[in-house]
Amino acid sequence: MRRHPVLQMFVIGAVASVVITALALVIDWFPPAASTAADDIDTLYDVVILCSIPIFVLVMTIAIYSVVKFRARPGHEGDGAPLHGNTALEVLWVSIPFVIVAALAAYGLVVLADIEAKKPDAVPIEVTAQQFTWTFRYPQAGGAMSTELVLPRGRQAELRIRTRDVIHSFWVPAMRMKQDAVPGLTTHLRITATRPGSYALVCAELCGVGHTTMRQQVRVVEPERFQAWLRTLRRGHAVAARNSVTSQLLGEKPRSAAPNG
Ligand SMILES: [Cu+2]
Repeated sequence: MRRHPVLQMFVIGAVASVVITALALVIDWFPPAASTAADDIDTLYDVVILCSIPIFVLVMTIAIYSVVKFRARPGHEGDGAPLHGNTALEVLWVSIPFVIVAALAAYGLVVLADIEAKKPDAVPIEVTAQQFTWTFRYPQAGGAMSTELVLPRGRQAELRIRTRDVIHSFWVPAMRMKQDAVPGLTTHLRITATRPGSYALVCAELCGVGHTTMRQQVRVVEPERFQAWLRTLRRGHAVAARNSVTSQLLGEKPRSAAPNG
């Protein structure tokens, strides 16, 4: 094989590709999956890894091989060989990447359309981002607010995301879903949670000095418990509204607006 340096280069490249690709596929890059979109997105990542690592390794092998093999020897002052390109080779290295990238883009679009498909019984939730907290309003609980995002298992939640100040980004890694909150816009995200439990919700857009503290919990519960939670939220909201009206009638400040209360 020493006599055939190009063959040697391809063998090294092929072995390196197989080892690095296998390693990349074996490593668990993401937290345990908690939404219907997670499996599709994880498979998409695996396909991208399978396509990109062998190409990266091939390009690097040829580049390193060329640097070592064709470097100027000490004392060599002459010009290189008078090459004017190779049309067949150029057509090939433009068209193959084009086909690969176009196929990956089409695959990505199919997955995106699939995970963003709207379900008729989706639960609407209004998400508001502000420096440095998230609040959630549930129209189905009479517009009551919550600082915790509670989702029913197995039913789509339709999140309408807005911001009061700068750009934030709503991200639940376990659900693989991320969407920016942009001033002046309402963005949307549809999530169907699959596993009861508590998951981290983080802001994924540097939004100021408190950015790293902009973390809350998403709690996924069974549908019956979700309905019960909505009723409790609605009752609390009604009581708070009544208290505020009563105190206004009595000429008091609403409790929530008191300086230390
Ligand atoms: Cu933020």
